[in-house]
Amino acid sequence: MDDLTDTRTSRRTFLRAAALTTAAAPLWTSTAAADTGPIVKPLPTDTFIVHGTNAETRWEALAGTGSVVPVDRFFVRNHTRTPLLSADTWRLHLFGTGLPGPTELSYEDLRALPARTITARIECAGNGRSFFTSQQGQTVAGTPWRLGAVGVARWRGVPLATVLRRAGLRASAVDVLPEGLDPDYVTGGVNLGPVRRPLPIRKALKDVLVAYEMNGEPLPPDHGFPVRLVVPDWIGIASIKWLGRIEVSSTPLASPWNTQFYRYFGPDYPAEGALLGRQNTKSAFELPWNGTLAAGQTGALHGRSWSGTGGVHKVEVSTDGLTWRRAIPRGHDGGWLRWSVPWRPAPGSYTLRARATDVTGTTQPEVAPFNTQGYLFGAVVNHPVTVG
Ligand SMILES: Nc1nc2c(c(=O)[nH]1)N[C@H]1C(S)=C(S)[C@@H](COP(=O)(O)O)O[C@H]1N2
Ligand SMILES: [Mo]
Repeated sequence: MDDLTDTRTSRRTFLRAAALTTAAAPLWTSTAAADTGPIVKPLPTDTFIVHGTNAETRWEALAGTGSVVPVDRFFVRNHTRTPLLSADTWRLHLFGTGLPGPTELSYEDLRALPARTITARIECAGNGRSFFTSQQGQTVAGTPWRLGAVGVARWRGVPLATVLRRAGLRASAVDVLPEGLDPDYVTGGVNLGPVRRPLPIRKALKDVLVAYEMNGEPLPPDHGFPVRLVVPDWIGIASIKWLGRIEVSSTPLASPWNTQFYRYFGPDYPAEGALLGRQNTKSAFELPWNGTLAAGQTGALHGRSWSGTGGVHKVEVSTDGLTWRRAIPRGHDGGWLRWSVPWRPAPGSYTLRARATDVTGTTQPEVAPFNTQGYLFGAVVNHPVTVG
């Protein structure tokens, strides 16, 4: 249950908070910070679908945008709420058996290190989860995202490899455990502590960025200000926001986010589950879900396909449920392949389907393998539209 929206728990938490308020009437209930919701930025309903503490991007809001998703349209996945942190007092603490001793880094220290800018996609492992239910009739736990829990941005920061080496990284290190400064995650009455998930040192040294800018601006609060990780091609939980601590260890590390969540569980998996790492391959149309298009208005369908397996090789589109046409690339400028196909439909109801084949030759399947928490739905999505 990554994207956990356990309404029972939140109601319980709320009631507890309400009881406290009545008893002690703390002043903080009237501060500005307490007045903001779990997400700070505006969430206009034509751009986002809100799911509890999370907000997914409506795909029609990406029509006409380039490869990079503007911050005001980028999805937000919060386990609790966006904390309002100060760059002046922020420190990154590094410690553990994989280092000669503990060290810390200020925002200024970080900004003084050699920087790199990358274009990278962040996607929630639960993206597409609702289709396990709507297309496959299966019950899964977690936020019922359609396909909008994904975005591409330009990230600027310092390679994690540079930060770890500056801290004296030992050859014995096997795992790092980055940890967020957002409130502890409490679910089912259990406090699981700060959001954190181990990352193997191999990936940590490969292409992970300790990022402080998104699309040329300081990171917005909802996306990790002042500093977050960006872990290309891996499931979104790896890209820890509001980064505060990194344990570097010579022995393997664990957290609920790699033992309880973000694992495959179910009849097809061993009792202890199977670990998730990389993202899979998906495709989406830049169209409203179940929307109506004016006949004659559209001469083409636009969409995007992306893959955590190394890239997209080709995309095919079906508008009749029978035949597939090759989509025409509009740009493969980082993060995802944008494409189009000509389409001049007669009025009526249609099911649009797009399927990508990745660079390994694997095509999106008709059915996604079931797992109880509904991760990595990679099957072809049936997108309903009406042409009126
Ligand atoms: N500290 C912290 N980091 C976090 C999370 C969180 O709740 N707290 N959510 C994770 C998940 S599940 C995802 S999918 C991405 C989402 O990044 P975004 O909100 O910038 O789109 O952040 C990850 N990093
Ligand atoms: Mo996620």
